[in-house]
Amino acid sequence: MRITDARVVVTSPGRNFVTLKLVTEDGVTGVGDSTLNGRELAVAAYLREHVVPLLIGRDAARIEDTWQYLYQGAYWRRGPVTMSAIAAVDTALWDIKGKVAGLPVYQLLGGRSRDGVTVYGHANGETIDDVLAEVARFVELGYRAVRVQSGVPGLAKTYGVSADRMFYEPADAAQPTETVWSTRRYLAHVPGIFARVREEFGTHLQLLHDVHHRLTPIEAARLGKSLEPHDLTWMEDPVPADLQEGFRLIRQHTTTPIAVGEVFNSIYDCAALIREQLIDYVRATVVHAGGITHLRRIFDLAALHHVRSGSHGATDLSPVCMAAALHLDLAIPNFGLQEYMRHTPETDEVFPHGYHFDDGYLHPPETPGLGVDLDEEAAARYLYNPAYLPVNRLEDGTVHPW
Ligand code: CS2
Ligand code: MG
Repeated sequence: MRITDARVVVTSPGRNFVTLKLVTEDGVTGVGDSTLNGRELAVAAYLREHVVPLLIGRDAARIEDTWQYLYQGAYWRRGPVTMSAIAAVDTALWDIKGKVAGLPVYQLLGGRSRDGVTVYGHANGETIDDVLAEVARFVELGYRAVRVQSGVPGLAKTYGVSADRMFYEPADAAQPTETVWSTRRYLAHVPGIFARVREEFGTHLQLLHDVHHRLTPIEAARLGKSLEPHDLTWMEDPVPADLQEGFRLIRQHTTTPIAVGEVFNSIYDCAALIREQLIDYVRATVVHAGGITHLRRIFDLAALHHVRSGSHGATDLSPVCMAAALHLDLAIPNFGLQEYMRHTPETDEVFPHGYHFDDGYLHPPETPGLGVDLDEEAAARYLYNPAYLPVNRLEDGTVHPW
């Protein structure tokens, strides 16, 4: 079953997405997400110029072989651009295989290991009252896990806190928005927020917090320690993960579990963290970590070392990525949590999908393949709109150095 067409579609239904659509000689189509927030056109060019010409005429059934061919063949291994491009091809081929087999992709991955995929939502607010009201909204909707982010007194804008509800959109301008950061103010404020949330909502609800790589290891250790009484499911990205020795230091000081990996694109980015059991959840996801084929390899390594999955699922991961992630989440033995941010109605229109939320769980559809598509006519109505993630400065004007 040869691939006869491969189309790279850039669209912006409220935010930018890059999607690959493959077509076989029998007319079966498959879709893959390759969106790289703020660097979308680099991946689109990589696909169009360097990958699509290699795909035409290839056997669509050979998923593993195609993965190896694109990975080894590039010579320049890894990196978010390369791995997002390979991910799109891989995801689209799994979609095609499912359609040809007449089975949802999770069945091809070994079938269900659970009844539904537990997701966490995002309660964010400027003040403690806003935050409590948002947590209440998610509890009301049936969520079992909620990430809590709040404004910090004295700081004008905090990453992950916005006027939007059920999601937030950090890539907000054609030139990066500049925000000001103070570790002192942040560390003084955050534990009190969690104390209040626990007081109001009790001990059963799972609570999470994202540090967005803002701290040094010793600062992160202090935060982890101060959050211990509030029993977090995880503290995310406490430090940037390029200097991984830092995680040993955090681990020596705190039992607050650690989640990391939304910027990882290869098993080699997390192999040491997993093998040394320095983390508890690995947040790599389908689009940035080489597709279903490679992410499953990461999760299998994690399973050997008591590390669970906790895949990234912000708005910049399209419904195509979300659908693919759900099939994998349902099948693997060591699933932990799945991040779930709702998309805008425009995005949902461009990517018709069958997964649904019910009582705190997401469920992939039972239709063959991934159960998600790209409506190319709708996509064509939304032109690319450059948008960048913000840049953070310290109070004295220094660009945040780590
Ligand atoms: C965040 C995201 O969802 C998360 O955990 O860290 O806001 C992330 O920064 C963006 O998805 C980056 O593209
Ligand atoms: Mg994060």
